[in-house]
Amino acid sequence: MDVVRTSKRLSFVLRHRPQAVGLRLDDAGWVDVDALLAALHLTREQLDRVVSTNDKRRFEIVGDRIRAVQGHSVAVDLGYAPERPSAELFHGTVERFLPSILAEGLRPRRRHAVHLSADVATARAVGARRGHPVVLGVAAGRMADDGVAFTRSANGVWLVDAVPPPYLAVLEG
Ligand code: HQG
Repeated sequence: MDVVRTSKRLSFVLRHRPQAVGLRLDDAGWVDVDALLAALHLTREQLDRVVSTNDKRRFEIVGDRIRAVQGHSVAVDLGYAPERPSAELFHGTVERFLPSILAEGLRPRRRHAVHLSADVATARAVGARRGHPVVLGVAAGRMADDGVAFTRSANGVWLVDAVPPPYLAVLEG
């Protein structure tokens, strides 16, 4: 079994297209482990290996269920409690998206939340998936003061509905 390929397939199924393999997620994104094993033709040992060695801890198994901890495009309510972020969070993107981002702010696009990082290095790596990275600073403390709710996924990604332009600054890129 190729661990990275299987991880990508898990992300696809648990975040985007469970119906492609005949599965349905519950409202919080969970699916029965045995049903997933059968649908993906995996053994429990293989699944545990993919989950436990995953570089970003993208999946969690609790009891007999598994889910992706963030990154969904299907509607889910992950149930994370609102949390106050530090004064500044970061978002990695690329130059070609900047005019639109600075005009309309950060939007979730295909996903159900905007993803923010707690540190610059992580944001840089997120941006670098698409080209030369541009790092934006997000005045998260000020947003929280203004009543915006933030949550943090089990693997440490900050999630917010949107970031309007007044809270954004280009830090590097
Ligand atoms: C951009 C990976 C134009 C945004 C990463 C980004 C992350 C806009 C893209 C996680 C825009 C969306 C998420 C606007 C936002 N106009 N472009 N108004 N607002 N964008 O992949 O944050 O490996 O949905 O800058 O590590 O890049 O999958 O979000 O470039 O944690 O676990 O629209 O995905 O994690 O792209 O990445 P994405 P993201 P995983």
